[in-house]
Amino acid sequence: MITLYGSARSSAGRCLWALEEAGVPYELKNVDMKTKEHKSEAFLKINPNGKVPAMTDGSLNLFESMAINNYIAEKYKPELIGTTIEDRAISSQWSFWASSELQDPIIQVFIQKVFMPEEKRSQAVIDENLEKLPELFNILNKSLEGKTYLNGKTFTLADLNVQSVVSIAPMIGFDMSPYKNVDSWLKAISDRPAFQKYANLRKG
Ligand SMILES: N[C@@H](CCC(=O)N[C@@H](CS)C(=O)NCC(=O)O)C(=O)O
Repeated sequence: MITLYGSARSSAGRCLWALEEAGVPYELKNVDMKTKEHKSEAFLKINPNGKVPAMTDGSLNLFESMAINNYIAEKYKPELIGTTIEDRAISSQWSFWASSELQDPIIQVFIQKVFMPEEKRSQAVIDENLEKLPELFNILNKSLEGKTYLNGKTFTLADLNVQSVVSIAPMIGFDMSPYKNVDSWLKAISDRPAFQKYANLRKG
């Protein structure tokens, strides 16, 4: 049985969503950040980085949310990565893009706006990172031209992993209205029963 460590509102959320898409039974264990449970000896044995998510499945311990998602799909629902080698490559491409290009500027702004006490907040960090977003959103928007999903055919981890980062943008006040294809894509994704289950878990 899979155990996923973390909460729906953390980076573990995207793994929870992948588990729902795969339809695999799992146990969700909250890790109490307030008591620093994520830095405890017991948790560090599962994830030496002291971060959520982490996952166990039998004898396997795994960290990194997108690697966890790949594992879930590979083992329990391979078509979630794609049915052809080309589609699988597209899934990897967008997942890497989400984590290496899009996530950092969005998270930098999120940290400043949501976690940083006002007196320590850096407007320079906010501005510098917000400036990077229009180009990235234009790339995504153009790539979605005439498509429901990123590979042009079916919903895959490409959509799931990219959406899990894009969904943070409204929380930092980024204006998404110029990106019409992104908006249609978000609507198509939000109709998915697995997404709705995950979204409800996020609401708490
Ligand atoms: N690249 C990691 C990032 C994980 C991450 O940063 N998790 C945050 C919560 S969203 C965390 O556990 N932070 C605690 C800390 O850094 O001490 C992944 O995608 O799994």
